Amino acid sequence: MCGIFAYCNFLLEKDRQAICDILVQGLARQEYRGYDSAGVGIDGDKPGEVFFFKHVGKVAGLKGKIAQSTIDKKKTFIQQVSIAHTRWATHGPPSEVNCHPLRSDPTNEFTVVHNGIVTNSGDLRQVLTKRGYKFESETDTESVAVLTKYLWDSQPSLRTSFTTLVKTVLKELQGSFAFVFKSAHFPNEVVTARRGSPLLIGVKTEKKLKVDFVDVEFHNPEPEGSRDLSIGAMPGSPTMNVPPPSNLLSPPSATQGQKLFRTQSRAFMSEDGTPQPIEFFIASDASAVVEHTKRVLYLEDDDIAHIAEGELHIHRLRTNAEMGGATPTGRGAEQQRVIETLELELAEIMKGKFDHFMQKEIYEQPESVVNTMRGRINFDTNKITLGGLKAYLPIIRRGRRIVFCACGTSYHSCVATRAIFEELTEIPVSVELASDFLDRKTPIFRDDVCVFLSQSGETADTILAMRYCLERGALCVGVVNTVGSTISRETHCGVHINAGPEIGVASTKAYTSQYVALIMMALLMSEDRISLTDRRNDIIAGLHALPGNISTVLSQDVKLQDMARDTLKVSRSLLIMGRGYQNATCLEGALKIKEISYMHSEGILAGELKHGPLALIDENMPVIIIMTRDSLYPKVQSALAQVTARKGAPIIICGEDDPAVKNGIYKDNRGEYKAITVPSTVDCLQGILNIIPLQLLSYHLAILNGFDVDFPRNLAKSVTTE
Ligand code: UD2
Ligand code: GLU
Ligand code: MG
Repeated sequence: MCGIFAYCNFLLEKDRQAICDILVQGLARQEYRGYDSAGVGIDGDKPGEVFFFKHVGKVAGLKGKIAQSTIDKKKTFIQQVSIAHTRWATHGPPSEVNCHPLRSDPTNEFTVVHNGIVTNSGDLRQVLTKRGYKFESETDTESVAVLTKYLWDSQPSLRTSFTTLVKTVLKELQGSFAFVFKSAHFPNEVVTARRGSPLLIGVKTEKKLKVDFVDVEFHNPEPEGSRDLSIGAMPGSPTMNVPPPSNLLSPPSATQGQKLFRTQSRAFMSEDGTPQPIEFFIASDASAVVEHTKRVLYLEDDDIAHIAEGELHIHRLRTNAEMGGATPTGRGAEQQRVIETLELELAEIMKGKFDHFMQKEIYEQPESVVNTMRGRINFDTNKITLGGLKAYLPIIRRGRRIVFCACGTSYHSCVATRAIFEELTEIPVSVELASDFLDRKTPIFRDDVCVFLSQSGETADTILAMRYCLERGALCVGVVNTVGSTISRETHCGVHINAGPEIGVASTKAYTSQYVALIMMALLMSEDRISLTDRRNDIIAGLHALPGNISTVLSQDVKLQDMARDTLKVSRSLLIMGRGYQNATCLEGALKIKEISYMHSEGILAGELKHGPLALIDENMPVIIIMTRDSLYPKVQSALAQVTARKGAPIIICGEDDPAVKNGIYKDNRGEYKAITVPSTVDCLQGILNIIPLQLLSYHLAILNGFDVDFPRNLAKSVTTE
């Protein structure tokens, strides 16, 4: 959810118009993440002055506001720092005052943009108010800006560097965040830091960078004699008892100086050691920087990056000692941050010939499922290789229980594959919604295998569940789409689903790719069971035929559009029924309909009909029944009978080879119903084909009702808050 963008140029003249264009475009590229309001802060005409533009609604509206303003857009800057933000409100409703950037005071001594939540902002606000500081907004973020000013005012020793000051601020904060700080006291400098929210820095230079990494500056000598910040002694704010500020009491020693110099000389300077023209782009998402540069550096949790005078330095918020001697996990512990070259092509994140990202992504599925399987299934030998699980396979096979944990659509992919997992592995599988899993404080053991699914790899609830399981010593496996995401990095091992960037908020291709990835995993785990060879081979043959079958379903799009218009558009509700493997299809189909067409919809396990939902059925209640033939077909037939006995007129999703269907009509001894046909495949893969008509129906329903399918109201692409 929401996005950060900041732009910094050095020795490269840019006029204000160009700077605003870069900022607005950076926000626009991240719109898909979901947001409710947007804002920018740029340098004014006088030193220390900041011009703010804020707008509730779309980035296009913000752009209009800037265009209408009378500021001098031709004014040029040889160096400057400007910051921008799309907000997804957590503290205070979407409004102009709550828009970021937020400032410490009317003279803009400090301005910040922030993604995430500061959970102790209430305490901070209370304390700072008592000290006479004023607040303008309702946000948690403003308390951070004001705290920065408070520390600046009250601790002159913190004024030695911007990084030092921000480090001290961050140590006071609880919660998860990505921040960018700008200050009148440190013109043309910017400090950015993350803990829990993604952040990356794009670097653009005329000449090639000398090396492709930046040293992390770990030096953090403890000052002589521990010192309490005066704020720490305040009653009612137990969280503010911070460790003494790090490296500012002692000036950098000679060795530190050398280290600094070494860092500088490595990456950013030109060959002769002089500074070179350079631009930096700070963003939450690579899609915002890829049009400027492909050279990016991902920050790790607790990294603080400082950009000044054309140089980028990376520091750590905490030394290992401060973490209680605990070894930092993952890449945070590494001594360098690599400047990577982005593979992401701009074309890939553009809509191409489609009207919406969601539509494009639905149509990409024949390809995206192939990408999920590419290099992993050998269709000649029927052998599965998942490079990411190889080393852990013996441990996974020894597990006594498999726990799937996810939210939303990802959760449905677990529901969809649970049965085949149990059948092939003979290990009990439980499927958990991440938030409920945590609420229950579910017991987890060392010999559990916990599998976490998330398209973005940044879903907050799933991350928390993962950390909970890591702490308990379980083997944690990720199944994610985004390489370099938090879940990908923090799990012991996993599978990237390789579906390509998914931009539509309603997940489509990620669902089918997660589904395929889980099937491959189940096949791999059961490789040593000879008795299952035929079953496995059938499934692999089904996977081989999958792309063609998906294309066949997609070719019925026009019929589905007609059905949406003629039968369903005006409905207030839609029930989707099925059982067995199709339970997940019902749940996921109903979620798609709710998400983007705002129509009430419910996925109903057909076996549960008599236990309540049947009461909803009459001649006016729209119903879809999924009746592709598997071992449960007779039971679904009886569900159809129950519905039609109550005058329901359901739409049937069935196999194209079903003898009961002819010319789009499904006929039984009771009557005739509209049918949607799909190719038939192996039972455990049928759900991949069956969900596609429901994805298309939901898309058309939303369009027919005039809704923005790529940005459904109240929803964000990756839900990075609990
Ligand atoms: C890797 C390369 C791929 C290609 C291929 C050649 C990456 C990201 N993938 O694909 O580009 O070179 O090898 O054989 O470089 N992981 C987790 N948690 C997760 C997902 C993945 O820990 O949630 C780990 C996984 O255990 C592995 C690494 O990330 O160590 C890459 O996973 P993958 O699924 O991309 O691996 P693979 O072999 O298919
Ligand atoms: N918690 C902050 C606010 O409500 C930031 C939310 C965001 O990530 O956009 O303003
Ligand atoms: Mg990992």
